[in-house]
Amino acid sequence: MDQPTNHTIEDQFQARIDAEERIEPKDWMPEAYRKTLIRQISQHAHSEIVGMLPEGNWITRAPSLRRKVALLAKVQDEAGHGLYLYSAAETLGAERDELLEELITGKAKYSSIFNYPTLTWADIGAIGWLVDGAAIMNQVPLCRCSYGPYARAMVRVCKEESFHQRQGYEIMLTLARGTATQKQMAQDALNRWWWPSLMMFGPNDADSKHTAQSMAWKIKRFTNDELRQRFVDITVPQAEFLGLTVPDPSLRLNEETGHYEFGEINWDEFWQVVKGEGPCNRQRLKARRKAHEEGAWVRDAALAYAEKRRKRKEAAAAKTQVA
Ligand code: FAQ
Repeated sequence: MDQPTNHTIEDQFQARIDAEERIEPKDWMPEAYRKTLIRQISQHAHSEIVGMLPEGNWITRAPSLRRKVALLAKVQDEAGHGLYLYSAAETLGAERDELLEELITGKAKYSSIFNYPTLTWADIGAIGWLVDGAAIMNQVPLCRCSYGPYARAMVRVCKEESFHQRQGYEIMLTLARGTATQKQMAQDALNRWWWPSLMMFGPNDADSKHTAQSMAWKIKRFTNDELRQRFVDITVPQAEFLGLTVPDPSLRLNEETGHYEFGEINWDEFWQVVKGEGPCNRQRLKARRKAHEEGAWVRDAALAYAEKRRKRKEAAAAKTQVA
């Protein structure tokens, strides 16, 4: 790894960040920068993988073939996002086996949102609309993150997330324009997913221990509260278009600022979910552990095959040398 000898090595690094240069895997970087990125990228990867479970629950029960195909493709996209992100974490020296071990033992964090149940088909619409909508709001600025491999992975992820958001909104629109019962299902899903979606952006800025440093390193480009506010401003008119009511009696447009003011988030609930006590935390980890154990033979077979190919190549090379 390139190691500048100058004693202002940290200053030089910060100057590169300030000049909007991209940091690449072989560049020198402070250990804390590397650790922060491994933490954020691996939590992000775990979120994509665990995030397949609530929607996967509805693949066999999608109401039509068209809906089933779209949902299958979406859930598969999330697996792909997880894989790009684990690869990005590996460029920082993290071992994938260790990251997965931390997930299935409950040591690693993943997004709080995926610990809520999907009770009706309308929840699939609400996830696409709100959860993917929140994910896009957070991830578009990550395309300009200072760390090259993470920023580049985010470009494709965001394109796919925007398709996901539209398929979710279209499900909501269909239900909202359907029978009274269907509209009620859509409203019920909005009621249950609204507040957890706002929690996805993380604690308020005053309580966010990583934001200041991550902003200085240009890993984060906006604070948690800034992105949450943007999400509310964009999403409330979408709810109005659907003819649905956002479940927040304090919600009102401030004509002077042009922003929606909204009620207090239940932070006790948020931290409880983050600490593993949400409605589905145990179920999610159990499902991931089962998949990991049942997939052991695939990993073993892949390794054995790679070893067989390596030996064959070696033998062929030895033969050519003798000849
Ligand atoms: N859930 O100081 P901050 C998706 C933790 S992907 C759980 O503010 P930071 C796609 C945080 O890790 C969704 N924990 O932290 C999809 C830290 O804990 P630590 C995931 C949370 O990093 C859609 C502590 O609280 N997206 O949805 C949460 O500066 C549909 C203090 O917080 C990403 O991961 C939370 N909501 O800001 C898939 C995006 N919030 O590590 C399937 C990348 C905070 O000190 C279906 N990540 N914590 O033990 C980020 O942008 C940032 O990491 C934040 C948190 C904004 C999430």
